[in-house]
This record gives sequence, structure tokens and C-alpha cells, in this order.
Amino acid sequence: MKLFILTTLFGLGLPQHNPHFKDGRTTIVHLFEWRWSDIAAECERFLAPKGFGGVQISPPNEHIVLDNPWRPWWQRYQPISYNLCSRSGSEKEFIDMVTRCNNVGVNIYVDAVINHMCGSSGGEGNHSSCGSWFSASKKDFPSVPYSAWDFNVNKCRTATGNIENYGDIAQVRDCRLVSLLDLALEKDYVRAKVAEFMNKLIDLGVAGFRVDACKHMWPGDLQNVYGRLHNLNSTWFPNHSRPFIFQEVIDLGGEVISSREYIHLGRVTEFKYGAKLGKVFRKWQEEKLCYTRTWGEGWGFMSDGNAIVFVDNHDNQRGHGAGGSSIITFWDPRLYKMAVGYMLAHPYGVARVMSSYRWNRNFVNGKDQSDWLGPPSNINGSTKAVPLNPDQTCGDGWVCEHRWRQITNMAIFRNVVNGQPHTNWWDNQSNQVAFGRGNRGFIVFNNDGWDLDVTLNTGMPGGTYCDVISGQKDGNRCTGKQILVRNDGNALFKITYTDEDPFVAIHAESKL
Ligand SMILES: *[C@@H]1O[C@H](CO)[C@@H](O)[C@H](O)[C@H]1NC(C)=O
Ligand SMILES: *[C@@H]1O[C@H](CO)[C@@H](O)[C@H](O)[C@H]1NC(C)=O
Ligand SMILES: *[C@@H]1O[C@H](CO)[C@@H](O)[C@H](O)[C@H]1NC(C)=O
Ligand SMILES: *[C@@H]1O[C@H](CO)[C@@H](O)[C@H](O)[C@H]1NC(C)=O
Ligand SMILES: CC(=O)N[C@H]1CO[C@H](CO)[C@@H](O)[C@@H]1O
Repeated sequence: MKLFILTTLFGLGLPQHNPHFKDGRTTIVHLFEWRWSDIAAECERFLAPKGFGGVQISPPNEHIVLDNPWRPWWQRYQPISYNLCSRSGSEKEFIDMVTRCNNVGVNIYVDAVINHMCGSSGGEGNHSSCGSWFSASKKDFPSVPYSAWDFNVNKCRTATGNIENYGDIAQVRDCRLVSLLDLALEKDYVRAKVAEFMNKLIDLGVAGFRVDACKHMWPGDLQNVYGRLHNLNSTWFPNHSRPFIFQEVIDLGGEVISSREYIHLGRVTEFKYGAKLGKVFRKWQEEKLCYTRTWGEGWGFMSDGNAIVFVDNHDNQRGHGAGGSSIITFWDPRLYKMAVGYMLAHPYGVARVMSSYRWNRNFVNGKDQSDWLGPPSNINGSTKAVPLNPDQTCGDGWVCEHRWRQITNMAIFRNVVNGQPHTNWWDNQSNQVAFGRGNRGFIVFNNDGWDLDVTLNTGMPGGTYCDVISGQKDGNRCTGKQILVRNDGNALFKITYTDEDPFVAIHAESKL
């Protein structure tokens, strides 16, 4: 346990590994494809009061606009320039969002697409989110400007110019990822343009970056770019704060490129986390929840201080990226709430919660033919606002997992137990487990096909606590289950296997 705590401190000690959360907050939410004006409102009306630490936003720069398929979500992963106008809004709206979120202590992390520009067959013209002219065939992007010189052409050794063999490190980094025009990040000019874009965002007040497709860039090139970045804006962050960097590297083990190559530069996405947690909660391949006693490094994950963790992300929730069918998403709400609850209760990693939109799935031979569908949109292609229903859930196809009571309350749990060790483990050698976080919180799961009825040592002070899953504390009463912790710390837990949510969580601030 000592070692665990030391590595945590060490991780936060590395400058680009620190998310710079305010006021003991601990959780990032990815508001995938949300408009800037909706994010600004959400920071003020929900994220700050509920204690969320930050938002990962969709790429803010100018992107291609595609007609076939119609406005897919992935058009935002095809940059045309670094102008800040996108499907989510204008530069003015972006600045307003960053300012308003920062003013209520919620950080903004930008999804930075710096490996490539648009696809090689992206055509010529002004089919771009700000109407900037470009030519994919000539590799001409005058609004940056980039010209053919700025792309990897001669370096790539495949006949098609695309990555053909993922076992060949040079191909993966020097050739085109699914035909996207691959920037020559070894060039000083390209490094300078990318850093200029990122520095503009830093100066406006963002707290850091989720860097897209890092596996496809050489660590040395990234180190050079990151080295050019300004410190965070001291209006909102302590002097000399480095931007938080978390890098998308898909490494499920057995790949020629390892997440280890990137951990000295910033945190890295731990894709094994959601893939394994999905197997555990689905009970696939004889996995059991009791085996998660050693969850974290004990499961072969990278060290705690280097990891960003998530149950699902915008790629693998729709079958893209990594993790396969074990990934649990909002489409399986009962399992999803348990899995996200587990992640938020457990001390390993910096946690990110996904917030999605619904789309009409259409499976043919196990593959979703609609995995490209973009966010809820108007007929003219503009993204719809996120309306709130009277019960505070979201309408118009926005799922808003972060507003599900069980998930919101577990984000609060994570703040309340922040810094406390993983303690008082119990399991039934099957799928009933419980663990505490020092004397600040305790959680019990029943993912077996029979009832749980057991007295456990919670490690918490005696008193009556509100379960924050079936309800929460409301003044001097509980809206859901009540848990009586005796003065010796023991409490009786009963969770029937048919419960809507077969888990219970209590924490220091849910005490009556
Ligand atoms: C895009 O190009 C077309 C044809 O050249 C022109 O008519 C149109 O005004 C341009 N749109 C923008 C937004 O620049
Ligand atoms: C930091 O943000 C403030 C407030 O928006 C702004 O006035 C200032 O110019 C920014 N600092 C830098 C270095 O850009
Ligand atoms: C941060 O830096 C600014 C400008 O150099 C300086 O005026 C200010 O006193 C510093 N703040 C702290 C807390 O050191
Ligand atoms: C697109 O449609 C929406 C809703 O009808 C409207 O509010 C918006 O102004 C339109 N945008 C453009 C660029 O026409
Ligand atoms: C292996 C197994 O199922 N063990 C126990 C799981 O928990 C219940 C009570 O909570 C026991 O009755 C089982 O024997």
C-alpha cells in the first residue's frame, strides 16, 4: 500500500501528468460532440455544483465537412486548419466557454488532432467548418499554411502510402492512418505550427490536452512539440503550471508499440482497463469480480501515476478503436452504472466519464452499419442543443450519463475519498465484493445471481448513512436505502440480485 501511495504522489509530481483539478475534484467528463455554449452552461449549472474536475471537449479546430456519409462524427478528426471554428461553435463561443468554465473551477481539456490533416480523398474546395479552401490531392492547406512539403511522403515505405502492417513501427508512424494525410512532425516548421495552435488554446485558459493518435507519432517528435508549450494561464492556474497531457495510445498488450514509450511525456490512456472491467462485469472467460482485489498494476496495467482510465470512450462505445465487444456502454445501463461506479470508487488512475449521444444502431453480421452517425443534428447539419427535461435528464438524443444519479453521486464519492487508501476488502470468492477508502467511504457490489446478506467491516465511524446509489442524502433523510454503521464499524448489507442497481455506496458526506 505504501508503494501505491508513493507512485500516486510521484505521478502527480511529474509536471505534465497533473490535471490541475481545483478544490479536491477528481473526475473528467467527456462531453462528446457538445456545442461550446451548452458546455459553458453545463459547467455553471451542473458540473461545478456536482464537483466534476474538468471536461474533455471535441476537437475545436476547423475540420472537413462531409456529405457521404452525412456529417459523421469522425469528420472532426480530419483537420483543415487551426482556426477555432467547428461543429461545436465559433472562436467567440469557445473563449466564452473556457472563461465561464474556469470561473467556476471546471477545467477544459482539448482533444488535439496533430498527427494528420484530412483524408487523402478529401477533395478540393471549401467543404470545411469555416469555409476555408483546401486541396487534399495537392496537400495544400493555406489557412495554416501547410503545403506538400509538410507531409510524410518519401518517409513512408508502403506502396499505397497507408499503414499496411501494424507490426512495422516505422509504417505505423510514417504512413497514413486510414489514408489521413500524415504530417511530418520531424520538421521544425510543422512542430512550430502545431505548438502555435496549442499555445493559443493554453493562453485562452485550457488546462491541457487529450492528444489523438499518439501511437502514430514518434515520442521524440511529441517531446519536441510539448517542450514548446507555454505554462498554463496564471489567471486561473498556479504560476509555472505545465499543461496536462494525456495521450491516446491503444495498447492492449502484445503490440510492437507500447504505452511505456509515452509515459515520460504525460499520462496515457489505459485501454486494458475498460476491456478487462467489461469482461469482469459480463463474467466472460470465467472472470469474476473477486479477482479485482488486485485491480490496477496487479492486472498488468501501467503504473497508477501514468494512467487515464475509462469504462468506454467515443471510439470503442461504437466498435471503433480497441477493446472489442467486452466494452460496456450506456446501451447496457445496469452493468454500465456498476462498472462506472467501480471505477470511480477505486483509487487507480485519473478517471474519465463518458457522456454520449444515442444513435440508431443497425447491426449486420455483428457490425453496426451506423457507427459513423454524428450527433443529434438539425436538417441543415448543425448540431442540436442539449435540452433538459423536468427531471434534469437530457433530451433530443443526448444520453448525459454524467447526469445519471448513480454516476453523478459516484463522482462525488471519488472526491470525498480522494487520497484515501483501498481498504477493508471483502469478497465471497465470486461476484460479490466490497471495499473501503480509509474511513471516508465504502462500496458493496452484488453481481452474482443470488442475494447478498452480510455484515461487513466498513472502517467508517458509527452512524446512519444514505446509500448514494438508490438515492442520496436530502437534508436529514435518505431518499433511498439507509445503512446503519455500528460503533465498531460493522454494518449489515442486503442487496437482492434483482435490484435495479445491485450495489450500495456510502461516504462521509452521506452521513445523516
Ligand atoms: C465556397 O466556394 C464556393 C464556390 O467557389 C463559393 O460560392 C462559396 O461562397 C464558398 N463558401 C464559403 C463559405 O467561402
Ligand atoms: C490569460 O487569460 C486572461 C483572461 O482571459 C487574459 O487576459 C490574458 O491575456 C491571458 N494570458 C495570456 C498569457 O495569454
Ligand atoms: C505569478 O507571476 C506573476 C507574473 O510574473 C506575478 O506577478 C505573481 O506575483 C506570481 N504569483 C505568485 C503566486 O507567485
Ligand atoms: C440550421 O438550423 C438551425 C435550426 O433550424 C438554425 O437555428 C440554424 O441557424 C441553422 N444554421 C444555418 C447555418 O443555417
Ligand atoms: C462461492 C460463493 O458463492 N460464495 C458465497 C457468495 O456469497 C454468498 C453470501 O453473500 C454465500 O452464500 C456464497 O456461499
